[in-house]
Amino acid sequence: MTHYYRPLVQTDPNRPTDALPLAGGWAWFNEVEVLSRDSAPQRVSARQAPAEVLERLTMSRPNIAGLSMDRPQIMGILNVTPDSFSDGGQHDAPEKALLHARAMLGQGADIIDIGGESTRPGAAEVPVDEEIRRTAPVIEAIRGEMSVPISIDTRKEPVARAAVNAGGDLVNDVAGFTFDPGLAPYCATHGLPVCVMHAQGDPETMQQDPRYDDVLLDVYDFLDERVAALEAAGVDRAQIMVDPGIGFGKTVEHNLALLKRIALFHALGCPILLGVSRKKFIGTLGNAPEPADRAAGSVAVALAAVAQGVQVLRVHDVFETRSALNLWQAVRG
Ligand code: HH2
Repeated sequence: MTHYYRPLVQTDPNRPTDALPLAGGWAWFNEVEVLSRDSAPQRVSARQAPAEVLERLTMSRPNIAGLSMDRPQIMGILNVTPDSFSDGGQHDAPEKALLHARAMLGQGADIIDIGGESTRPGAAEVPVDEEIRRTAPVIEAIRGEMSVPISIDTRKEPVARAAVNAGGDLVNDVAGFTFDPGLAPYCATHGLPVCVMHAQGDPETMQQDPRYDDVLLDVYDFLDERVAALEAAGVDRAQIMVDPGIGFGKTVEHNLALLKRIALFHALGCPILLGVSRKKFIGTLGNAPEPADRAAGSVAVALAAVAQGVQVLRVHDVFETRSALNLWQAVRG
């Protein structure tokens, strides 16, 4: 029977002397919850977990694209698309995109994620040439003026190549490197850091009745397998971030099950990136039908994730997230 180990994360700055550091960062633990597909969760002392699991849970994560993983980092979203679910059409001209990148940097973004293909539920695939036409000039313009790390949100190797040639630093693939077999080898050859995300199905159909045996463990197994595949392709494990893919082939209940136990993913030994910003479940539970009204709900979930040791928050509302993080950190002492 396979066991999975979720650290029971604490963030009180008064750490007991025997506490184990979580991923070398701001949180700690001394108990774990043991999960399996066949039996009820069990809470035990962390010392009862296998040594290799403890090693992955506790070890410091190396920097990614120059960003330290021992404090929370904000990834500002820049969608240069006409049809993204919350900001479609707002930044699709290069001058507007540059203005928005500048604004997010001023508000405290640590990295900018640029996407030229909406992956909202129901979205159709964008041809490669068009995706490059949307993203590469914007990356070049930002790189010409700012030293901020830039991530390209794409499933396709030619788009990643054009982005990196224009000054991009990291590849964020919502298809978990399963869409274009050329993307992982390209990242390996160029020593690029990556984010591997879980999705069930393609954006066009993913919200039509998604099903799992056990959403948490199924997503964990998928990411475990994808991290191994990336390593086999030559990507350094230390340069891989993992993301459970909130809203990608998931119901509200699936999203909540993943968020409640998100600390499980630390057992993969990689930093966790989380994208909940303005997503539909925030509107549903937060009584905010309009995406622009979902900042407060998004920030609430982001802080809950940081309290579980999540290292990178992918957000639209950089100002609100930075402000909330500053206060969360200040009152913890
Ligand atoms: N979500 C979206 C896009 N890219 N990347 C990662 N790693 N994680 C996410 O959760 C994620 C992502 C969807 O949000 P958005 O970019 O705002 O919308 P759209 O796909 O409509 O452009």
